[in-house]
Parts: sequence; C-alpha cells; structure tokens
Amino acid sequence: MDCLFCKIIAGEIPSTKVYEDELVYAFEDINPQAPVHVLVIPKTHIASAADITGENSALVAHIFEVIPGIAKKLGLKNGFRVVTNCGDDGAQTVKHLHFHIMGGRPLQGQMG
Ligand code: D5M
Repeated sequence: MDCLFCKIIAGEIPSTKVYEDELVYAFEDINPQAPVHVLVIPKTHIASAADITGENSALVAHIFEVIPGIAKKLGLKNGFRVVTNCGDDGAQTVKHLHFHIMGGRPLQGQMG
C-alpha cells in the first residue's frame, strides 16, 4: 500500500520513535507546531476518523489509553492537545489515521 505512515511503521522511512507497542506507533512530527509535537498512529491502516467503526474502535480506545503515558514521558505536565484532522476540509494530508499530541507551551483556543 502506498501509505507514508505504513512505510514509517515498516521502517522503510525513518522516524524518531517516542513509543511503540503491538498496536500503536508514536513518533515526532517532521513539522512541529509546538515545542512537543508527536503523532500517534495505529499499526493497522485506518484511513481517517471517518473510518472508525465497531470493528476497529477498540484500537482507537487503546490509542487513547496510551496517550497519557506518552504525554507523561514527553514531560507535558501542564496539559496538552490531542487532534485528528479528517478529510480534505479537515486538512488531513496523510490518509492514515493519526492523532497529534501537541504541547510544551500554552496553545491558543482555536486550531485555525
Ligand atoms: O498531519 C500530517 C502530519 O504528518 C503533519 O503534521 C506532518 C507530518 N509528517 C509528514 N511526513 C512525515 C514524516 N516523514 N515524518 C514525521 N512526520 C511527518 P495532517 O493532520 O494529515 O495534516
């Protein structure tokens, strides 16, 4: 499959790993929008939040279970933002479900 994030999971494209388990991979965003900016992705290809179903929602729940530990590891003691962009109007550029974790400074109230 011609998917950038599947290639990152496979190790075909380099990334800076922050966390990994059997279901999830997390790595530093190449274009950080905050002092800490990490992407958390499922190892199984899911195209976007529009493709979350009863069949794969346990995987999405697992992602949210590991996010607090990732945030702690990243030193985000004062809070952080979790965002997923979905589809063209949602400004999703990589069509593999990913959750941005951003923090390390006070963020503005809107995403733009
Ligand atoms: O976010 C897609 C994000 O993916 C965007 O913040 C840049 C990031 N990106 C793109 N290519 C790479 C590589 N090779 N390594 C790390 N991060 C990457 P979206 O929500 O789809 O706009």
